[in-house]
Amino acid sequence: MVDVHALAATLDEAARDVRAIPKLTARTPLDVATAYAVQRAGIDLRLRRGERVAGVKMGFTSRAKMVQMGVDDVIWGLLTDGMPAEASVDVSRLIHPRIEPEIAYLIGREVRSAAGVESAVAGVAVGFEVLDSRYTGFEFTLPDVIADNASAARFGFGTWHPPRDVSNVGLLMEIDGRPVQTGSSAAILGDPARALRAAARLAVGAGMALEPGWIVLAGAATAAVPLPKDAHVRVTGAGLGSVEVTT
Ligand code: OOG
Ligand code: MG
Repeated sequence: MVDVHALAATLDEAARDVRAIPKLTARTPLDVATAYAVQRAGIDLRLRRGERVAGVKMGFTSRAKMVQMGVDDVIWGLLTDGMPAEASVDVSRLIHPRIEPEIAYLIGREVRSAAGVESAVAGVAVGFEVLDSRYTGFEFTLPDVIADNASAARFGFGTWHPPRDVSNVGLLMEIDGRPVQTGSSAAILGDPARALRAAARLAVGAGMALEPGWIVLAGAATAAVPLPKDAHVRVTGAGLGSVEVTT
């Protein structure tokens, strides 16, 4: 029997100690269902420390990300109110952070069934996600990254816009004024709305509702890039404005 609580505690300590650990599957065979149980146990540790769930993140919804990480299945994780980046990210609290451009949805009313989730959307924005795999070398198998809450670490978003078609938003990510990634939101499952629907389906399937005020990150449209110290990052979405963060 796999001790999901012990594995969750190992990952939680790695994050808090800012110390990479060998991937769990090096010692413990994990299937996807057990990996999600470890993820959930890790979230429960955060909730016990007073954090609250703030939304859902989708992962590997673009080819660029699947190819970068060598993983070929869509995954999900949970965001908490301990993760927002505000205006800056203290990278000294992170192991080997990376940043990627995202499309963010704001949930306006409770979603208890995946059908019609789009009508519950109160806003769309350009966003970013700071990833920080708790594994050595940022290397993992699918169950490892699921157990590690899909590498979630920090996230942020720009001004909310009224719900609109975001199926082909040009995205630009700059670090210190230099373009480091460009892409289109169309890279996210052909339309980030598909990722939104998947998020609702997965959350409802796990016995949760999407709550008003929650954020859904649809997944990065491009590969992630290392997030250095003393950096200024700007992510711009055509027609959605931009969001900036410093380290
Ligand atoms: C896993 C998280 C993937 C995305 O947007 O595709 C993700 C990772 O790449 O470490 O957040
Ligand atoms: Mg992401």
